[in-house]
Amino acid sequence: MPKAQQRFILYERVQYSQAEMIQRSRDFYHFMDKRRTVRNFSDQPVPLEVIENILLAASSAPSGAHKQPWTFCVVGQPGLKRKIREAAEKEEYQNYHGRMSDEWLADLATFGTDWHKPFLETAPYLIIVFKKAYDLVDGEKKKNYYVNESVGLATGFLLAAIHNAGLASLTHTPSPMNFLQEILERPENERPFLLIPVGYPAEEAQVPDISRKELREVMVLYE
Ligand code: IYR
Repeated sequence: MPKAQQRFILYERVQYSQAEMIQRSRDFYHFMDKRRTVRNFSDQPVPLEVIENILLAASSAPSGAHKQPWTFCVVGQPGLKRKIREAAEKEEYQNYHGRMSDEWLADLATFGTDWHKPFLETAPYLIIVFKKAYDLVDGEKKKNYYVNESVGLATGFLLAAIHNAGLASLTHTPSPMNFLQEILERPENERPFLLIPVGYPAEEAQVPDISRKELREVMVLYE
């Protein structure tokens, strides 16, 4: 097989002075530190164009061999949201009534979660992230690489983009979530990865009073 020739172009670098770097990195940290997982959404509509921009930002994430092995399903249709809620609650009921260990339930106690998932209908959009285990090109299987890492990175970009737009998100993991593949009629190469309700937070939305690990707990310096 002939070796594919990739054309190279000059890298458009973004450059700042050291002082600017310090300021920007600090500002970005403070901005990102304001992101919280929100479980109470307003039903106020969100322009689809915002969602489209958010998804373009997510899709700019690096991926194994630049395969971009993801699909983002955007669900705004009320009937479909209801279907998803019903299926998710059915699984979650089982999770909270026997499938999750006592240790797991104790770890979740802080967050006040239970099997009820009203946000799946309230949030104006549900973004369901699918990972592509492999690509299907004209019915032929093509390999993807580092799929979990790639889709995890894209989802991280996605959450940052949602926050940047001034919207709230929830990384929801109904389990098992193969019902999403059926309801959304996705092809066999796509597997559900995460379900992310997006919208404005409810007027009086509350979040748990938790803090984040300090730098010394997460950073090990070898200098
Ligand atoms: N998937 C369940 C349980 C749950 C699990 C973890 I780990 C969380 O951080 C939060 C919830 C649910 O969505 O309720």
